[in-house]
Amino acid sequence: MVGVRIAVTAVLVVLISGCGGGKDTSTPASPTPTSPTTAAATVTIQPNARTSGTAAFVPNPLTVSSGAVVTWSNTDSTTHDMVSDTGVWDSGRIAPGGSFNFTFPSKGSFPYHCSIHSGMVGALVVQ
Ligand SMILES: [Cu+2]
Repeated sequence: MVGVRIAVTAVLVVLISGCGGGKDTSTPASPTPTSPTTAAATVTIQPNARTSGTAAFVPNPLTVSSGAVVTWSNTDSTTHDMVSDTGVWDSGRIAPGGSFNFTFPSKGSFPYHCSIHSGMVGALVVQ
């Protein structure tokens, strides 16, 4: 009986340590979704944006799902802002290297512009 008990204990120890090892080497969670809309997205303000018109913002237009958080990242060497044409948001001035984010809770089309440089225009579509 003693011998059997030791054997069972040994098996349990192997199983428990085996589970622990399995967790350490588990594969990453879910793969990246390939749907056309996203829950979070970034718009990059391009270098020389003030003379780039609609190409100042990439992607433009950007399509996201409702509830998405959109971040604008200023990779230009000039300060810009992102102002909704319909008053939904106003980023204020975003310095070079800075960023701004806004959550879009409802569906619709949201044109915006840079109030500093009149040619810079973009659009967001929330589906
Ligand atoms: Cu600008």
